[in-house]
Amino acid sequence: MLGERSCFVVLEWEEFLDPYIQTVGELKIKLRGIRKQFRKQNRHSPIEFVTGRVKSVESIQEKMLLRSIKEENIAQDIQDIAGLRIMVQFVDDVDDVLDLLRQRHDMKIVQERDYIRNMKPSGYRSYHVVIEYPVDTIQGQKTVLAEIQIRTLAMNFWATIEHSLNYKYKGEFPQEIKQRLETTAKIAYELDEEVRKIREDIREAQLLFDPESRKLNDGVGNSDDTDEYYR
Ligand code: 0O2
Ligand code: 0O2
Repeated sequence: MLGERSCFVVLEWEEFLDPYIQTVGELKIKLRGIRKQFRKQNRHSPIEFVTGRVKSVESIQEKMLLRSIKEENIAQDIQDIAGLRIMVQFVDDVDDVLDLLRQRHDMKIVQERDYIRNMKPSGYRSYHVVIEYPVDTIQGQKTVLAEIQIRTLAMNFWATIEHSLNYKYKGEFPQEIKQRLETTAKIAYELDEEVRKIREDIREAQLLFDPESRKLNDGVGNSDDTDEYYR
């Protein structure tokens, strides 16, 4: 009996998460498509690479407990069940990505959180955008919320490290780790500032020696999804 009940619950979650899975899949393709278009035109792409994930059921349940969110309010109150991350090379690219997102007709920005100008006390920096995104399912159209985090490679490196340490120490960092995280956050910020000063040179060099652009010139592999971006 218990087995039947938990099986039913699992199926309910699956059904609930399906549109989010579809959303992440569609948005990954669309956002990577933007990069592809820039590359085809031999222009600097403000998007370096894109990742995405659907929040796990455990993670959703944890957030529900932590914030006393009722089941019927999950879709509205947990905005990052569908989560996309856009990594950019230069801080200025963040604004270009934002412009691109704002002019799209297939999504509507409903919230923005600028943790780049307003760094979190942890040292975390990133620009968060919450969108409404309509997905077409066999039951009709369903609009879901998705969170897009936009950050530079340096911000991403720091956030990844901090996230791992947070997992290990559950937010209670030993003093030394805390200090080193502060130092690394400062270094990540300085790295972004330094490359900002020579970004035009870097962009030019990358366009000159970009094997992808050369390949496009001889018309090879343009439509293959597997080579949509380079490190
Ligand atoms: P995941 O999937 O592990 O990344 P919240 O932080 O969720 O309580 P809010 O206002 O709902 O607050 O969302 P916010 O702060 O705009 O965005 C939350 C997400 O931003 C987090 O997701 C992280 O991905 C990221 N983030 C926010 N603060 C930090 C931080 O100090 N360090 C790191 N590494 N990432 C941060 P989750 O929920 O942690 O999920
Ligand atoms: P490749 O050619 O291996 O790089 P999917 O993206 O759907 O194929 P998945 O598992 O959902 O697969 O990937 P996710 O988590 O959305 O994104 C991971 C992708 O981000 C992988 O690309 C990684 O290579 C890429 N990635 C992660 N970190 C970096 C990084 O620091 N720099 C760059 N340029 N890419 C990174 P793929 O798709 O597996 O392709």
